[in-house]
Amino acid sequence: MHYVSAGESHGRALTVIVEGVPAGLELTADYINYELARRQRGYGRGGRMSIETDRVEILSGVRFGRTIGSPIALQVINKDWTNWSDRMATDGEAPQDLVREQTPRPGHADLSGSFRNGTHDCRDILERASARETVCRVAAGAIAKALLQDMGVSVHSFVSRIGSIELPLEFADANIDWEAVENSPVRCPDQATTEAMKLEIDRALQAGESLGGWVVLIAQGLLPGLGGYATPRERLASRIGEALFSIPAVKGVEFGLGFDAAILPGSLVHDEIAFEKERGFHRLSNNAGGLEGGMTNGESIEITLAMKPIPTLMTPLSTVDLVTHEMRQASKERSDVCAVPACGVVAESELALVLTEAYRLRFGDGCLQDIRANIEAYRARLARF
Ligand code: EPS
Repeated sequence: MHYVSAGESHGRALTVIVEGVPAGLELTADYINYELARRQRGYGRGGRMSIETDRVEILSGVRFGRTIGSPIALQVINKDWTNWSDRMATDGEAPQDLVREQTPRPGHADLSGSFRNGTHDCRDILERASARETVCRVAAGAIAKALLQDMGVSVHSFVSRIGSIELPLEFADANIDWEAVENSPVRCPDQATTEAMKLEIDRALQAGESLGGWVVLIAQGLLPGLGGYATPRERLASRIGEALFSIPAVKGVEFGLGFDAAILPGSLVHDEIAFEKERGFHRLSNNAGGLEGGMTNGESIEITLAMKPIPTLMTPLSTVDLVTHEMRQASKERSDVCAVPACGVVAESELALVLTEAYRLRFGDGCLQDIRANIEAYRARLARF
C-alpha cells in the first residue's frame, strides 16, 4: 500500500491517495476520523487544534462502506484556511501588505528549504514542512490499521519520556494498559508520570520553551517470516526505519534493546528459542524487538522513537535575516509546546503502512477473501513445522 499526499498547513485542504488497498475491506469515514481525533489530542498542543476538527471525506475507492480495489482518495478541509485565503491564494498577485517570513527558525526546514527553492520567503517551505501534513499519514494509516485488524494485528504506542520526565521501567516492561494510555492526556500508561509530564509541559510553556520525548511503538499478533533477508528492500527494519525517520522531528529509532545491544555481550542480547506444543516456536525474551535478519520472528515488534523539541520557540533563538543579513530573532508563531503524544499516533500509522505492505507482498493484494485464505494456508504450514 502506498500513499501520496498534497496540501499546505494553511491551504484549502489536505489530500491523500492510497493505492493498493484490497477489495472487500470495511471502511467508513468514522473509522478514519477516530484516528484523526487521536492525532489532534495531547497536552501541550497549540492553538491550531482548537480551530480544527479534522474530518475526512472519502472521495473514491469505497462503495457502501467497503473498499472496491481502486485508489482511495481522502480529503480533510483546513478550517483555518478562511483566515489565510489571501496569503495562501493559488492565483493572482500577492497582497500589497504581505509579510514575508525571512527570519528562518533554527531546527526547522526554513533555511535549507529556502536555499533549495531559491526563495527569500520561508513560508513557501514551512507551509509543507509543517507537521500538519501528518493528517494525511494518519488518514492513510487508518486504512492500514483496518486491514491489519482483519489479519489479527494491532499497532499501539505510548509516551515513555517528555523532556526530563521518564516513565519508570516497571510500567514500560509490564503489560501496557492501552485504555489508560488513551485516557492519558500525554498518552502515558502511568497516572503519576502523566501528572509529572503535564507539569514539565506547563514549565516549558511558561519559559517559552518546547519539549521532545520518546514514544514506544508495539505491534502484536504478527506472523513470523514477514519481510526478507536477501535484499536491502525486503529487510523490514530498513523499511520501518525509513518510514519512521520520514516523520518530522524524529531523530532516533531503536529496535528492541537498540543502542544498549551494542554494550552487552551476545549471550545477554540474543533471544533464546523455545518450543511448546500449544505455542509452537517462541522466544524467552524479546531484546530484538520482534525482528531478526530483516524479518518478523513472531514476537511483538517493539520500537522506541526519539522526537526532538519543536523548533518554533516563544523565546526565539538567533538567526539571520535572509534579505538584510542582519542578526535577528527567529520567527515566532503559534505552535505546540509538545507534540510527542501526536507523534506516537503518526508513528503507529507509518508502522501500520509498512506492515500492511509486508502482508500484501506475502499474501496478495486482490481481495480480502484471497488474502485471508493465503494467511490460513501459511498458518497451517507453520503449525506443522
Ligand atoms: C499542526 C498544525 C500546525 C502546528 C504544528 C502541527 O498549526 P499552525 O502552524 O497553524 O499553528 O500546530 O506544526 C508544527 C509542529 C510545525 O513544526 O510546523 C498539526 O496539525 O499537527
